[in-house]
Amino acid sequence: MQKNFLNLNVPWVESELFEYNIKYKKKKYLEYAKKYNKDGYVVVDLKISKKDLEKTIQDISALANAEGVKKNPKIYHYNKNPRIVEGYKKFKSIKNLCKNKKIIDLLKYFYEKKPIPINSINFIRGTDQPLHSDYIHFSSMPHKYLCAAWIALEKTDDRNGAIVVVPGSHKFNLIDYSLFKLKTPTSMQELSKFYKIYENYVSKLIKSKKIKIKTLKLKPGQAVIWAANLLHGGKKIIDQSRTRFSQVVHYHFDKCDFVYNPGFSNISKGQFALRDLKKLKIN
Ligand SMILES: O=C(O)CCC(=O)C(=O)O
Ligand SMILES: [Fe+2]
Repeated sequence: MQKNFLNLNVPWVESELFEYNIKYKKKKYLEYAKKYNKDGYVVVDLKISKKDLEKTIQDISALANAEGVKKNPKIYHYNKNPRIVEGYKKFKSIKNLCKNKKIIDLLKYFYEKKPIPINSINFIRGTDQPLHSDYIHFSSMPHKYLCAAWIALEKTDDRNGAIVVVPGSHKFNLIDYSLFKLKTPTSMQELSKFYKIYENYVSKLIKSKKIKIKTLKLKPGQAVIWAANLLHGGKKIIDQSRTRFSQVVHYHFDKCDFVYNPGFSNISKGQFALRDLKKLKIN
C-alpha cells in the first residue's frame, strides 16, 4: 500500500475513496481499475501460449471422462454439461491458471490485499446459467472481498454460451436470503428452493430496471474478472455442437475478518456459516 493512502477496510477499487486514492497508486493498472470501478468487470489478455491452451483443454477433457469426477451440486446445473470442480488437484495446467501471475497482480492492485484462489470450475460447454451474483455463494466480512476470473480457453461468442454481464450492477444492493424473510436452510434441498427464489428476484430486477445485458465475446487466453456483486451468467447456447472450454476461479482475500457461506447464514440475525479460508486456499 502506498504512503498516505486513505484506507478503509473495503476493497479500494469498489470504495467511495477510489478517486481520492488514485494519486497514491502506481499507474500500472489504473485504466483497468477505472473500468472495474465503473462497470464491475474488466477483460484482460493473459498471453497464454497456444501450447498451454491446448494442454489445458486436453486435461479438462480427460477430467470429464474420468470416473467419479467431482461436480458442482445438481441445482447449479442448467443443462447436462458438467461443471467440474477441484480440477486443480489433478492437473498442473488448471492450478497454474488459478495462480496466473497477471490475474494475481491485477487483483492485488485492485483490492490492496493478497488474493486467495478458493476453487476452480471447468467447463466443456456453456452453462445456460441465469444471471446471478457470486456473492450469494461466497461472502466476506468486510463485504465484497470476492471476485472471479473467468478464462476462455477457446473463442466465445453469441452461439456457444459466452459470458453475459450487467455493467454497473456490482453497485446494486447486496442481497442475502434473510432479505426474503426465508428461514435459514439446513439442507441443500432447502437451499435449492431458496436459490430459485433468488434467481426469480434477479430476473424481475433486471426487467424492472430495463438495463442492458452485455455479451462478452472473448478470444482464447482472455479472461474476464468480475466484482463480488456483478450480475453475470452464461448466454443461452444456440449451437449445441460447439464446445466452450473454459475455467472460472473465485478469489477471496487475505486478512479479512472472516469469510462465510451466505447460503447457510442468516445475516439479519447475525448468524454466519463460517468458512475456513486456510482450508479453501489452493496452495
Ligand atoms: O460459465 C458460466 O457460464 C457461468 C459461471 C459462473 O457464473 C460461476 O461459476 O460463477
Ligand atoms: Fe457466477
